[in-house]
Amino acid sequence: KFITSKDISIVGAPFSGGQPQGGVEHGPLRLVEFGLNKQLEELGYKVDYEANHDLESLKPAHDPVFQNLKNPKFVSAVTKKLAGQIEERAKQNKFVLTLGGDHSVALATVSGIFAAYPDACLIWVDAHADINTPEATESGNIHGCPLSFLTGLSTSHPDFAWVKPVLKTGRLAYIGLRDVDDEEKKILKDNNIKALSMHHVDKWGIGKCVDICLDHINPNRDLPIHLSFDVDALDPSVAPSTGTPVRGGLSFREGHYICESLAETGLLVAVDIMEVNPALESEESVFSTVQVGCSLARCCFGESLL
Ligand code: 5AB
Ligand code: MN
Ligand code: MN
Ligand code: MN
Repeated sequence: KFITSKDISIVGAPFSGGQPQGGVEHGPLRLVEFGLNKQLEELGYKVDYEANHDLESLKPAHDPVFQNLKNPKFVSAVTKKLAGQIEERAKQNKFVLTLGGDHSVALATVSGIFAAYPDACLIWVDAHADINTPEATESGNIHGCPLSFLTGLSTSHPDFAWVKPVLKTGRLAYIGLRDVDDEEKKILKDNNIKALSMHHVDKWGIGKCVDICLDHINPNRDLPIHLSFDVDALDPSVAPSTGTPVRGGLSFREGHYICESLAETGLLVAVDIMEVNPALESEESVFSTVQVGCSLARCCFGESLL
């Protein structure tokens, strides 16, 4: 066990600069308004919450596209600030639960958590691989790129020179992939990254998929685990309010199974719940997406373990 306290630090990341659709910056507040903090307290945790309401003040007056990336200075400033907060909380022996916000915020969560736990491994649950390089990205949206910086596959962009290559490709595993760009497929292959798509989930079942990932990145089950969960990994019928939905995703149970089995290891040190966008789709869709975001988080902290 790496964390001996029952303390959870929730870090709000109300940020949308890594992609073009407004609304995802309201994700954290909606999750908190739904009662997430209190729900975790009811599980026996002591919860503190940093809302980070002032991130907009870091927006530069001039932030042109550079090396294909959109809003590079804004994304860099926000994620650098959040990385410091997350590192500090992790070093205080607290679980860190980060609420997005778009997935560019993983630049902050992974940088912060791996500064505190250099031997950690990362499970990335997503429909997308988020490992585009600045050269390869077709959209220019940085939420599709964080892992290329964190693994050191991208080193040339000056705004992200602060991002250290803390994540070895052998310590990264994916579950839920189904919309991966051609360049990303090449990166996954060339670097021998454990990448399980929905095809593998269908073939082997979710239980075996989680085991395969852990056997690869955490073979002795003795390393800290960071889970980054993009709600678009879930099927759009389960989590409709997200910016880049893709059909054929994880079921409600498959998503929760991942969280439960990681909770069961006792090795989880950090969880990200990302890409909840309450501005998209109907009020009913928003409700189910926020509700599932909260229940995934609770399962990471042991709610459904007997
Ligand atoms: B998300 C795409 N690969 O680079 C790109 O939602 C999608 O954080 C990225 O997983 C999706 O724009 C980023 C086409
Ligand atoms: Mn993502
Ligand atoms: Mn995604
Ligand atoms: Mn998305």
